[in-house]
Amino acid sequence: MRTLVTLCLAAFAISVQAEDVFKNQRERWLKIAEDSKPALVKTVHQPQRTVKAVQDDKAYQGWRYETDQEMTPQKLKETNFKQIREVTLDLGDHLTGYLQLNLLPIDSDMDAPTRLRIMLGEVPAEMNTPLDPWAENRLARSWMQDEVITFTLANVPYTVPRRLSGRYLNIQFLGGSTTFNFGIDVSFTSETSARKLESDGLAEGCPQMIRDIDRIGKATLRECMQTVYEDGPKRDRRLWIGDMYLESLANRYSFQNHLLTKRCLYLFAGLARENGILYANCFEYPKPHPQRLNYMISYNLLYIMTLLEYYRDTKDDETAQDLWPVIRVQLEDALAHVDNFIFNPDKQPQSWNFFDHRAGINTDACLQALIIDALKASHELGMALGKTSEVKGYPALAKRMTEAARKQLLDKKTGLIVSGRDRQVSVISQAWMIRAGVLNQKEGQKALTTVLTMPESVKPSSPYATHYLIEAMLLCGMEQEARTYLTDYWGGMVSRGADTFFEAYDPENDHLSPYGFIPLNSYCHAWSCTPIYFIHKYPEIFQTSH
Ligand code: RAM
Repeated sequence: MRTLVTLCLAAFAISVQAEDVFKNQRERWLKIAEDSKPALVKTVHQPQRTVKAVQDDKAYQGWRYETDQEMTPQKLKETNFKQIREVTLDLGDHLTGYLQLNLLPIDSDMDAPTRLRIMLGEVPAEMNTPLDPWAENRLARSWMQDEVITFTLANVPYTVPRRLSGRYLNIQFLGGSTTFNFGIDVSFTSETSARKLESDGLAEGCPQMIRDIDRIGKATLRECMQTVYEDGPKRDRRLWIGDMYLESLANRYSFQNHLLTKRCLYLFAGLARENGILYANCFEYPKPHPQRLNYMISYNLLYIMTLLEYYRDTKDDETAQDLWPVIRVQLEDALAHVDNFIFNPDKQPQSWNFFDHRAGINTDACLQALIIDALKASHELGMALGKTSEVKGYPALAKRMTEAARKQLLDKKTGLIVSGRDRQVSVISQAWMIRAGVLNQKEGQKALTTVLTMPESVKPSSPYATHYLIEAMLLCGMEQEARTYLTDYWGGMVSRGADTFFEAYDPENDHLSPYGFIPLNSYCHAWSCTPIYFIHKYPEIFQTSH
């Protein structure tokens, strides 16, 4: 069996020595990506109301908005803003696109520039938490969507150049002429590549909470579907493999824009390193380029899953054949980090193996599981594409890795998977091992039931990690538990007033932030849209009335 690994590694060694393994394909791949770029649907929106912030311990993160009875968007056009000085508008929904402002003279000419501060935000607390002074160890201050705008013309609509994303708009008067009185007209042009859906596709008796979760999930995906599958339209506004995978699954049961999935797959392929290994994320503009910092085996393996799912959806043999060499390199690279059938996190180059944002989480066991799973997925895809000889060793290798995982990572006494030197017990280690078939149904049920009730186990902190937990529950026959967990978890965001689902969410801690500052969280984050997938894939579990 050693020979199996050696064979795979030999193939990888050949590929890394070559100058640029995809030299002859890159340009064509990027052209296919460009040709598959979707058109954006633009819609003009008017603010729905003006609001007042209320500090309230019972509200999500301590803040909520209430309708301002004295001011309306219409009155804002007619009332001298220098008297109002500050207003917050509600756009009515989470929107992504471009903000237009127009200063409307009331009774005099604009004889000096007018300066305003605007800020768009996704949730009330983000709008009402002081941003400065900004701690230096945080993500960039410039993620916050506040801008100072100096108007030199009145009665000429001004479009803020930066694309913005959110629901609430605060405008403050910073300065201008003493004699120029003006009102403000606000509109917002939203953009998305998601089409309008004719119906929600839900069964008649479907419970209201599931309807709400499905609707908000679709709103989340709609906002993130731009000319790529973005992770979050406010932050980070880029294409990540792990987010793409989950978005493509939800897309299957909603907007069905498979061309967008194809575009993203080709973008990553065209931007791979010279040795063929993918970058975990990339940007589209000014021209497609990767973020060279990020090497993530976990995400590279999810590229394999995405291509497999894309192939299942479309039977697009041409694309799958074309991208097959990319699959091979990712798998071989992952296998180069395996010693004696166990993933070795110390092997160089070290990769960031993301599975959740929870601080201190150990993901070694998750990666062991994901490699096993990727071997199986590659085998399935390879067989469908006629690559029989290339993939014939994969099932045996998956089996050896499964045996090694059971021997070294399964604690026979507790029935739980442990991860890393400290033998950490986490919910996601169990979930990924169930997904990979390392734990069977019965073992999986026991492991999940135990781990979820153990106070000291590491719990998921994001909808990303929770997606794989729900999937694991379904795989090991815990249908009612999956339904309850999904309804409680995503329903928890619904009852906290979510317009779109969040990047980070822990029902026990509304102030959880992977970035140490809640305004930096993304409150419309693609990877949280996957209830769409579960609700529509398993209507008998999620859409029934009991
Ligand atoms: C953050 C974002 C993104 C995710 C990466 C790993 O930057 O939340 O969605 O894919 O982490």
